[in-house]
Amino acid sequence: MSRASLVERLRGSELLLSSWSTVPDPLVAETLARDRWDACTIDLQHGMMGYAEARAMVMAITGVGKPAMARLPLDGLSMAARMLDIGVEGIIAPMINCAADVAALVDALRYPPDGNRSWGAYRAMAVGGLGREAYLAEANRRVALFAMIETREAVANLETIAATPGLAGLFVGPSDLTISMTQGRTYEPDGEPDVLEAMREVVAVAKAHGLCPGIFTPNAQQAALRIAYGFRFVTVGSDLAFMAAGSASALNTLRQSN
Ligand code: 3PY
Ligand code: MG
Repeated sequence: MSRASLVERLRGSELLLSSWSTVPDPLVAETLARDRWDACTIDLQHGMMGYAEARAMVMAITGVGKPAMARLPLDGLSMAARMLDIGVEGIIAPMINCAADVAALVDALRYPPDGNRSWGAYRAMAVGGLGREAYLAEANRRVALFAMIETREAVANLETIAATPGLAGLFVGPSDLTISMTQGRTYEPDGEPDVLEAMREVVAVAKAHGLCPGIFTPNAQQAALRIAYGFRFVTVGSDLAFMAAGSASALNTLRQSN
């Protein structure tokens, strides 16, 4: 693989922007991958794809040379291993609440001696241009694991989560974090000073532990706000949101003038 790996770039200081795919279609995923995103994430938690569609989407993304990432469904460790086997470079695990949750993630996705991942990464080897021995030697280093911080409990356990070996970054789920911290009053973080403070704490703790601070954002405006907090891996909008915004914008122009 000639380009710097995702995990290397996450360790640096640059800002990385990722698309967010929810539509179960490889052509849509490929269209995003052809744009200037640094990585392309498939959402297997709230997106509408199953394994077969996700596989086609990963092939479309990696086919244009972009790093593919997957946000897991809840209890998604076996799906995560299958995603790594087909060449996904980054995993975003939802609802990580404590160090034991991180340890289970790392155990499932790293080969011994760091974990107990099972062998069978045939497409990943082809995508990475690596033989079997080289893949085995490099896989643990190449896989980027993000723990999602999206509950009050996770914020309370930030230090021990960040200190657990094996993570590349912490990734805030702003809606669930807000719902958890406001006891279900709202999902909207702006206007909730405690939630915004918790986001800043995630940035500080991640940096102190040499991890990349990441966050989901629903649009470019919120992405800019979070980047100003110091987040360095930022997913922006989604395929569906971009389609709806483009459609609304065209109709706004035409309906106003007719
Ligand atoms: C959240 O905001 O809770 C997320 O998980 C983003 O999809
Ligand atoms: Mg969430």
